[in-house]
Amino acid sequence: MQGLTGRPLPEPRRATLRTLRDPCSGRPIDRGLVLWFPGPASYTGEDAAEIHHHGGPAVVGALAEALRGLADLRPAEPGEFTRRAFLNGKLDLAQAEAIDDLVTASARAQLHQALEQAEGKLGRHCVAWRTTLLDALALLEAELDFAGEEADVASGLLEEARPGLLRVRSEIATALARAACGERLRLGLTVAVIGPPNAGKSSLVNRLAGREAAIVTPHPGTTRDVIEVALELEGMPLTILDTAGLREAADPVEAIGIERARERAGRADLVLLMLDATAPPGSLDGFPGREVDRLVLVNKVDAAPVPAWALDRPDVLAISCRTGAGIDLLLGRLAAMARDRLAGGETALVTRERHRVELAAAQAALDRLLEAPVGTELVLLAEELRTAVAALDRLTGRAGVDAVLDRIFARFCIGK
Ligand SMILES: Nc1nc2c(ncn2[C@@H]2O[C@H](COP(=O)(O)OP(=O)(O)OP(=O)(O)O)[C@@H](O)[C@H]2O)c(=O)[nH]1
Ligand SMILES: [Mg+2]
Repeated sequence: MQGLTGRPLPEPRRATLRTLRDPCSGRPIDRGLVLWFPGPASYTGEDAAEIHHHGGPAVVGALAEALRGLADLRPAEPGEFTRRAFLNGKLDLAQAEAIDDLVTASARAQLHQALEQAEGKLGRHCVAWRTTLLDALALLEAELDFAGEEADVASGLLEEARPGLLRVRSEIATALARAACGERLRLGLTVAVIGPPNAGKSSLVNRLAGREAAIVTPHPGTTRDVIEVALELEGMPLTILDTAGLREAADPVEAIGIERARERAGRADLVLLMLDATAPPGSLDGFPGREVDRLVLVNKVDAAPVPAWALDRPDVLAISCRTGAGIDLLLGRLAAMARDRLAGGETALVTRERHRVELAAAQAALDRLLEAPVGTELVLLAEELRTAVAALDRLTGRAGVDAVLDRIFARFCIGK
């Protein structure tokens, strides 16, 4: 393979500073580092060259044009490098997915989870589970060879494999129990700020964001659409949603905004119900949000006292967006609620719906196998083991994944 200068590429993995020239005209384009990664020790497992240049549209444009002029070169598809790494056996499918998670991680906890996954944490468990299942399958098949198709579980043969199978089932159950945390951490926690008009919802969102993300005015009905603000709280990813004030709106545009507010609050992981101490409601009746996922904020306590019904309630915090009173307390409570829902510092094994679906399929097959009535034919039990192995193989990408590869890698950005 030839470099852009037309000379042979430098020694393996030694970075050299080169003048990068157009191979046709010989005109210089830039000076930059050229790195040569011979396969199979490269990211994709194939020979690869990297050019580190100064960037900027003119340099990128000229380099891309020069490279396109070389035979057999074309721009990479989204995720193509990681896809090649997967196809060449450098990564399993869960590791490949984690590369995308690493690229898109916006908070430290997401980064930590993605790194562990990229290092093959889930894949290693799958390999261990698979080995136990295949050992059990070998036992069943040996018995089938010996006793014929009529052999049944009454022979007691499964007893030898049972402890290992029970352990695999229990480990998969533990992983599934934490799956919701892993998926939520990957996607980030959504917190909807809702409440009557003028309560100070946008003021709170701006304070949390540390910038004027939403318009604040003394006029009720200022916010019409849902405004999203990304926030990192103690390393955890939160998306705060500012919403339209809830009331019977005569204005059709405002009514649509209110409908959206209710809908997003219904889907949010947490709800901050914002009330106005200067115009307090008589009670919390009729406001959306389940008590367990909701924190009630009585705002503007600089201007009016907390209403009597709200005193001494653990789910109510008195705050002032104007003076900042109670905001630190609110951040502490919000962080605690987020920690609860995002694995509490321990990283989850399952981070995607795809993983969860495959592990649930393996678990269901193991349930049918381990709870099979006495007398069930061994041939049926062996089939359940194969079903469980196939689910694990789809998870790691060892088999049966052709249909999902395009979907998985299309999400990646170009160059990954
Ligand atoms: N005294 C006082 N005024 C506040 C406080 N927080 C917000 N305000 C004022 O209350 C008014 C409404 O604030 P917003 O943040 O726009 O309220 P909102 O809930 O987003 O209102 P809508 O978008 O109309 O639903 C503005 O004039 C704010 O300056 C506070 O803590 N104390
Ligand atoms: Mg508002």
